Amino acid sequence: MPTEQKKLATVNCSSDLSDDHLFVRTCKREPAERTPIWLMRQAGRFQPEYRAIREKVSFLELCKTSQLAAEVTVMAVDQLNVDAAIIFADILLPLEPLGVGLEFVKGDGPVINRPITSAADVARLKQFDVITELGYVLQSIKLVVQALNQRVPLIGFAGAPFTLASYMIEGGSSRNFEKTKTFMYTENAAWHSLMEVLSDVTVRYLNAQIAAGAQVVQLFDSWVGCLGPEDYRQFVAPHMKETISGITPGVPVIHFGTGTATLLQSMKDCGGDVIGLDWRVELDQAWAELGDQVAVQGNLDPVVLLSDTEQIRLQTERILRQAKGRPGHIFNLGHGILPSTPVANVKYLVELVKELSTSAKQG
Ligand code: 1CP
Repeated sequence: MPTEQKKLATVNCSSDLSDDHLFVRTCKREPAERTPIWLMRQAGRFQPEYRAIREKVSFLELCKTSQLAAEVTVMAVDQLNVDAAIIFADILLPLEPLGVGLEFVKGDGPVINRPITSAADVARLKQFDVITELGYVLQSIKLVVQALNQRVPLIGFAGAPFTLASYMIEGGSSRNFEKTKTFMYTENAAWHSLMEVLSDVTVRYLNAQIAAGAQVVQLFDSWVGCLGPEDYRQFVAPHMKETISGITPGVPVIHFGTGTATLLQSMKDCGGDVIGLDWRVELDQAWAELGDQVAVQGNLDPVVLLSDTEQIRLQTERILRQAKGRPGHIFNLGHGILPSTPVANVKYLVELVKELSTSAKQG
């Protein structure tokens, strides 16, 4: 048998391999025939079809109309040929039933109408049932699972407690997180109780998404990189441990953040089968630091997709070279696709990763 076929035969026959899809196997660090790829914000404003839908419905209406949200989710998979779908929703949706008021204002991003400013505000947060209040996301998941018919797995997701707390305290997006950190430093007990509330909601919400059919979940701690390592350990880590340990066993968890070069070890200690890396770290160095008991996802700079195919190729080759085809690398951007990204470049990247990683395995 030629060497390539022998290698594939070993991969296919190995008894400890599950029959999961390529992407799920890679999350579990099982050997795979090539590197899987999906892209954060693979459904969004860079697509003309998405923009056309958004001319007719607001962003929140789109999330709440399960049929449309499911269509947008599947459209990204069909158009881009990626190895996983991610449910079309937003990390901020649970803030509405918590009672702080959520709006997406054109051009300005999210607005929280009644931001948290005191311990009393934390105490007033509403307890709610995720199945009733966020049932529209669960319904979108069911529709997507049906439509995909096992073609690719579906990723469910939620915001991590710190990142959600930052929106609730700042009242929207932020640059320096001044209000969030001041609250954290001066209102110790209220901070921890807010993080507990958010951790509890997140666990129930993710487990409901899994029950509805999500095969992998990603926790977005997008802004946690604004903290120093000691503050992370003190104010965030206990709650991340609690959150991740509450997720249904056996379902891979992707633990993602940006600007986290100095936090990676602590993030790994909190849990997650896969650690998300952004472009500010070298993938090989970060993975060496994390050790081989964890998979990694990343880490192309989204801005590279605004350049040309030559630059995309060079940077993709570098990332794949650094990963060395070891089991447990999921190709992704270091953060979401930017709205000004040409669709053709995204398609080029997906095909390139498939082609380069396949030939590397066979070579
Ligand atoms: O059409 C529009 O104008 C809305 C733009 C948009 C989209 C397409 C928002 C508003 N959210 C989304 C979808 C979304 N959000 C997904 C869909 C699935 C996919 O990846 O294809 C996901 C996973 C998210 C998650 C999300 N929302 C995060 C975490 C990821 C990240 O980018 O760090 C965050 C921080 C948000 C908040 C949010 N949602 C939308 C905006 C404008 C913002 C604010 C971002 C900021 O504070 O800068």
